[in-house]
Amino acid sequence: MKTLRQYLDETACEEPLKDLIELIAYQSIPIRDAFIDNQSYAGTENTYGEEQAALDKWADDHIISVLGKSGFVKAIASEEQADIVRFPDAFGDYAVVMDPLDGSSLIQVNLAVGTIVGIYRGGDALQKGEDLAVAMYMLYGPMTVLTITVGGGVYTFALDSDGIFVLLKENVRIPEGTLFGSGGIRNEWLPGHHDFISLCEQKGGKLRYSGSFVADFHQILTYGGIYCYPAARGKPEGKLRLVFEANPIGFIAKQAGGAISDGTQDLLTVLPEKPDHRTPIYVGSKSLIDAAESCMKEHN
Ligand code: AFP
Repeated sequence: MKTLRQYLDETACEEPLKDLIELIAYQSIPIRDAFIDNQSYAGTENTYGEEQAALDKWADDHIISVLGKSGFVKAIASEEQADIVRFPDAFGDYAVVMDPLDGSSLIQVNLAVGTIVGIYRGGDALQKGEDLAVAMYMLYGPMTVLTITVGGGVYTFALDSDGIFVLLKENVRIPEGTLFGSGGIRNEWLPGHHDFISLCEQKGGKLRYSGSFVADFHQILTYGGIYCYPAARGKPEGKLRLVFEANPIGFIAKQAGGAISDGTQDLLTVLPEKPDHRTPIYVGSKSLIDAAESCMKEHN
């Protein structure tokens, strides 16, 4: 079976980038091992005022420490850090954006959560999503799975019993499915979003929403459909973050033939204003993103 390294050796990635990808991917092993001792909340809040799970903090500290020591990375923008963490003495010139533990409210109920990562060349963490060199996520479900693109299609690997990522699926494409899931509170949704969700229901779509973006997206990637976290009354920017969540997942979606939008435009073309730039998100099958944009347009 093809390993992650064997796959990377077939791509145009430069050696240090391959090493960095592997280094990050294999942090899924210590992160997974840390679940049992980090089940509680940490008693701290992140920069968004959200309660941090102990594992959020553990994974964040762990990845920052490993990448800092590696020398590959000049900057890290993490959902758990107010500011960009910089390593001016690093020999490498990569910037990493990450949500170290996405879906953290599900840790205590043992549902699937994940680590979302994007890598840019040039040491600047605030770049457009379309300029990512690598987008990847590790999903901690019944299997530990790595989904990755380095720009030439999407590949999924599974961690085997020897602790090696082996190829599970190549050239993954998002089918034109009808699953849908939406965050937010229904009576705070705006009219365009209400119309779009009604349309999904009229098409016979089934509701799938767990509270873990990365897990919900993995399902959409497999079966087709759409994940949404919309703008809402009093919250025009929605909840999710452009830099750590939307861009890496959106880049994977686009490489798999899907799309990502804020309801009006391709999110991958938006230059982040700041690390904690929030945005409404629609990501998944292309025809459903087009339909969502049409519904938003009718109410503008
Ligand atoms: P974190 O666990 O990293 O804070 O992210 C959770 C999340 O951003 C995303 O993974 C979920 O889809 C969404 O928030 C869940 O939000 P609600 O609890 O409002 O549905």
